[in-house]
Amino acid sequence: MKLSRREFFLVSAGGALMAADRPKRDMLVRSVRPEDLEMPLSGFTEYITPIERFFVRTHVYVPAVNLSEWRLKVEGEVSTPLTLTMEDLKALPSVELVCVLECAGNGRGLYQPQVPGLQWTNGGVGNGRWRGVRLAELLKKAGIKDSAKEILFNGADQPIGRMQDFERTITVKKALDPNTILAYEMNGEPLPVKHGFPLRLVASGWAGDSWVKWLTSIRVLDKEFDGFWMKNAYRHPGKAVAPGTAVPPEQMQPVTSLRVKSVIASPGDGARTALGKPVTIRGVAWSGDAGPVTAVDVSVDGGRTWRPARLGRDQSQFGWRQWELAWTPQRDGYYNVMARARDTAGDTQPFAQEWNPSGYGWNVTPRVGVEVVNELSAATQPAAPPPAQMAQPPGFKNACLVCHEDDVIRQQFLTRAQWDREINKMVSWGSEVKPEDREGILNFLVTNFGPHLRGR
Ligand SMILES: Nc1nc2c(c(=O)[nH]1)N[C@H]1C(S)=C(S)[C@@H](COP(=O)(O)O)O[C@H]1N2
Ligand SMILES: [Mo]
Repeated sequence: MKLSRREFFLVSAGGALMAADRPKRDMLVRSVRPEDLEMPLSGFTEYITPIERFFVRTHVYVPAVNLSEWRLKVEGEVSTPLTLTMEDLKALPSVELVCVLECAGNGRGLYQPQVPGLQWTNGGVGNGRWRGVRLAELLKKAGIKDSAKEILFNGADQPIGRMQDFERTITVKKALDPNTILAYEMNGEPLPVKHGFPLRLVASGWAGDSWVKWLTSIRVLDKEFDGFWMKNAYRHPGKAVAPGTAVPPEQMQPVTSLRVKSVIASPGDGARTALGKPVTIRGVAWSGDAGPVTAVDVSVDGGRTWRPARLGRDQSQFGWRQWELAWTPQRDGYYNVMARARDTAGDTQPFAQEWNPSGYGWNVTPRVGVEVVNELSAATQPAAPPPAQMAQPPGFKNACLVCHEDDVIRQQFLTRAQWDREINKMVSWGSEVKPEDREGILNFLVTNFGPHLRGR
């Protein structure tokens, strides 16, 4: 098949038109199946993240949606329930906004002690240009009642095994915010399949878990929703807790707004540069409901002194802001380069990351080490010997590799207690662990993927 230049092209499946995506480019693969892709650091040099480099987070397999059969329902606590086609939606006034989409767990892989889950480093985030209709417009059209407490979003994706369906709520206040939209376009193209074709929620300023993809249903509820993805997942203690503390979900609150954050795109950590040669330190910074970034300060001496970076011209309420600072090192040595953003509300990035049990909201002041040398030489590092590995135990494949590959396991380095809880979670989601195999699987996980092996 010949691919058009556009992200989206139509393929005929049994005569019905369905969408397919152009391939992604240079991504860090966190999981091949279901697919989770991270944008590498080089992506932070662009204002709008191209679709080929936009991160992907899917809890389950991507659903194939047939646009001719697709409908959006607006139901629940409304006076006039709606069933809409894409044509109906496109006939409504549209708005476009530039907005950061960041996974709540972005940066999880940087927490110490480690927490279970996909080990994102920096690139579980992108800055997109989204077009669609205001959610408030639809809710008013449907006659949202005073009894409304929360709005529930569901997509066409189906759970795997005994997982619960991925359904999420947002508050009525957020739903009626003019910056909350239902998007059918991304970067000027129809929404790509991996990003929620044909329609997704854009909850500007809030973490990605609220941005439900492949939308089919919007339900106005008169009480708090109690599904797994609201009551167990995506919860934060709302304060720092001692590293390693297990906090019961009911003592935590749903993840909502992003917090002020910056990323250093270049130089990369461990870069070597020649004395007297100018270096541009650059990156991006963003915030959430607190409003756009107003300043980014840069230090090349580990935080002793700071200089303001120059902010890029492109800006929007919820998009990221590019920044850069020219630096010419005057002495050889090792430099700790740091960046610290401030938002409209005056919030700044912490110097020490508050720990939380699921590794959400990573936003500590980033640091990269740069070695300035008198003359660049091609020094090579000796390769580390491969670590000893315990062989796969009986039952491992059937218990662990039916719904996903081993890549998601290999990136996590957890304690025995954490692996034990992961096995319990997987069993509750339908994984078949024979009682006689359980101990062997647990030993295998701890031996090969224990906390002491991190960074090997
Ligand atoms: N229906 C559905 N919507 C979803 C998800 C999902 O698994 N299913 N993942 C969510 C999460 S956790 C994130 S971070 C974003 C990721 O969006 P992206 O893949 O377009 O980057 O989608 C959100 N919406
Ligand atoms: Mo996410």
